[in-house]
Amino acid sequence: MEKFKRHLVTAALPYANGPVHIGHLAGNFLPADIYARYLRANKKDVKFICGTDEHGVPITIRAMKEGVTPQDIVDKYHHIINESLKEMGISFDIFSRTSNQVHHETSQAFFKKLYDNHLFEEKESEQYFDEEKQTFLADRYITGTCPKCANPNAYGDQCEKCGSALSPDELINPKSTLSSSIPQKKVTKHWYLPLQNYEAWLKQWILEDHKEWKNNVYGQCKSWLDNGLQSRAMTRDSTWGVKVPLPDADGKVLYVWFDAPIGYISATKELTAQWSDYWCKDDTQLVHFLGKDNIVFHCIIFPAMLKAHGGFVLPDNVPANEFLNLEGEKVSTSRNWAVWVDEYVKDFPDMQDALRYVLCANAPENKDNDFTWKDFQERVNSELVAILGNFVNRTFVLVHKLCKGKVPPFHLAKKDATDDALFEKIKSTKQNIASSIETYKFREALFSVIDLAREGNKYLQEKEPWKKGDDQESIDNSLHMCLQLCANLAIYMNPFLPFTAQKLCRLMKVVDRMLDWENGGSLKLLNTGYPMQAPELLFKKIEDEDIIRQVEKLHQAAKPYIGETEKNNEQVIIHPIKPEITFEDFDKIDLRVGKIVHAEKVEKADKLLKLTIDLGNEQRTVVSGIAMHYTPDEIIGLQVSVVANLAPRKMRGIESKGMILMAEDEKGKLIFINPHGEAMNGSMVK
Ligand code: B3M
Ligand code: ZN
Repeated sequence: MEKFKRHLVTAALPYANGPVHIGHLAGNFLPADIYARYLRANKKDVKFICGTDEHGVPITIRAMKEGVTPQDIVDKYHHIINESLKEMGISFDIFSRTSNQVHHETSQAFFKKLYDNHLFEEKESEQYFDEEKQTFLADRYITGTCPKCANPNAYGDQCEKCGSALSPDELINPKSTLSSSIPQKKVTKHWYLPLQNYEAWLKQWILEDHKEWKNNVYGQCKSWLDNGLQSRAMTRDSTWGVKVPLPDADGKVLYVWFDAPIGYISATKELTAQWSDYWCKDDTQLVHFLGKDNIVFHCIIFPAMLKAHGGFVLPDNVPANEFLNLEGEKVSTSRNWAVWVDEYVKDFPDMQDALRYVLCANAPENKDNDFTWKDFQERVNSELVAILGNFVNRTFVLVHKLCKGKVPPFHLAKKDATDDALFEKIKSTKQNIASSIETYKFREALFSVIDLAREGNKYLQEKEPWKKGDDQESIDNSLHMCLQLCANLAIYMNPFLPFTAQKLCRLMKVVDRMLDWENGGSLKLLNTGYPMQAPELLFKKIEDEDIIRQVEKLHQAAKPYIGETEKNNEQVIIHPIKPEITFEDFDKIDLRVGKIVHAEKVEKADKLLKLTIDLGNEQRTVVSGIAMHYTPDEIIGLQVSVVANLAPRKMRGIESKGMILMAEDEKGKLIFINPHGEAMNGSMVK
C-alpha cells in the first residue's frame, strides 16, 4: 500500500438499460466502496470512479421495445441508478456517463492513436444489411427459425426458447426486426485489434507478475491465454455509440467494450484537471472492481489497449467477485427475478447498512453465493442487532445509569488482565482488518469487526458493572473501556457500515475526524467527563412479515424463464416455485376427483369450455380455459382433479364453481391431472 502515492478505484460501469440489483451491489459496487472508504480513512489520495455505460445493443434493444430513443433510455436509467447507489452510500467521487461529450472525445482520441500507429487490422466481412432501413443489423436485430428447436422467433445471437447460442447465418428464413424485410448479406469493414500480438506480454504481466490476483481471476485469464488470443473487432455498424473518427467510417461506432473502459479515464478527466497524475504515473494504484463476466475485458482487452496506446498505468489488481444468486435461482433482469436497489431503499428506509452488512458478509468473493430473505433476517437480527447493536446499547444504557451519562475516569490502580486483554484485542483487530481489506477479503474483515463486538459483550458479562453496587471505581473502569471500544468499533465499521458509524459518532458527540483509521487502537478517543448522547438503538430488527412480503413480491413479479429439464436437457419454460406455505395452508384446499359428464364451447370465448362435473353427490359447472387444447367430445367421460372449494366466479356470465387441475407438456399443450385408474367421483385427493 505504501508504494502508491495515489489510488484509482473503479467499479464496472452498469448498462443504463435498467435499474441495478443486489447482485450488482454485492459483486461490484459494495466491495469497491469499502475499499475506497478504507483508503480515505487512511488519508490516501483516492479517486473512486464510475458512471453508466450508455452504448451497445442492450440500450438500443430496450429503446426499440419501449418505442423511445436510446437517449431517453439512458437518461432515465442513469438517474435511477445514480440515485439508488447514492442512497446505498456508494461514495463515488464521480458517477459519469459514456454519452458525455468528453467521453466521446477521449475514446476517439484513444482509437485514433492506435489507428495512426497502424495497430489495427482492417478487415472486410459479410454482414446482414436491411435495405429498407439502410443499416447493417447487429445479431440481436435478426430473427428467424431456430435450427435446433424450430422456434420461429429465435434471435441472431441466441434462441430464447431452447437457449442455444446461434450466429445469424444459422437462422432459417432470417428477417430484420427493424423492417421485417429479408436482410441481404453485404460487405462491411471493421478495425480489429490483434490481441495475439499482446499475448506474450499479457502472459508475463498477469501469469508471472500478478500471481497475487484472486484465483478466480487468475484462472480465467490463464485459460484465455492458454487457448490463444485472436484479433477482435473494435468497431460495429450502428448509429448509437461513439462514432469511429475516420473519414470512411460512416454508420460505424466503437465497439462498446472498446469505449466503455475508456469511460474510467474520461470520467477522471471530468473530475479533475490533474487526471493524468492518476492515469499516467506509475505510483498510482489502479484497482478495477467488477463481476466475473467482465474479467476478460478488464484483464486482457483493456490492458492490451492501454499497452498499445502507451503512457497509461495498468491495473494493480482486479479483485472480481463471482455471482450472487437469489432464493436459489440466478438473478435475472429479464425475468424480473431480482431485488432492485431502488426498491429496497423504499421498502426498508434507513436500513442501508443492514443490506450492506448482509451483502458483504455473504459476498460471492470466491464462489457464487445465494441471497435469501430468511438469511437476511437471520444475519441482521442475530449478528448486527444481537451482537454489535446490543453491545453499544448496553454500554450507553449503563453509562447513563451508573456514570451520569459521562465518560467515567479510568483508575489505573484497578486495571486488570481482562482490561489488558481487551486492549490487545482492539489493537490486533485493527491490523487484521487492514490486512484483510488490503487483500480484498472484505467478508473476513467484516467478521473481525463483529468478532470485536462479541468480545465487548463477553467483557461486559465478565465485569458485570450493574452488580458492583458502590464499587464505583470498577464500574468506571469497565464502562470507560466499553466506551473506548465503541469508538474503535465506529472506526473499524466505517468502511462497511458508514451510516451506523455516523450514528455512533452522533451518540458519542464526536466529529467525523475521529473515524480516521490512524485513531483506531487507541484508548484515548473519548475524554473523561465528556457527556454521551442518550442511548438509541443502532439497528431495527427484521420482522417475519417484512420477509414474507418480500418473498411474495419476488414471486409475483417473477416471469417464467428458459430452463433445462432433468431428463434430456430439453429447454423448457420454468415457473419459479411459489413462496413456501405451511401444511395448514395446504389443508385449506379441498381437492376432489370428478368426471366430466358434459362439455360445450362458450359463446364468443375461443379459449373457454363449460364443463359439467360429477362429484359423486352433486354436479358442478366449471368454466375452464382448455378450448384451444381439447374439443368437448374428446373429454366427456374423463375423470379429472378438481379444486372443489374455490370461491365461485363469473366467467362470460356463467358462474364457475371450482377449477380443473392441468399441467403443460414440453410443447406447451395442457394435459389433465387425472387419477391413474378409476377413482370414485367425489373422492378426496390427499
Ligand atoms: N456495462 C457490462 C456490465 O454491466 C459493462 C461493464 C463496463 S465496465 C467498463 O456488466
Ligand atoms: Zn431453439
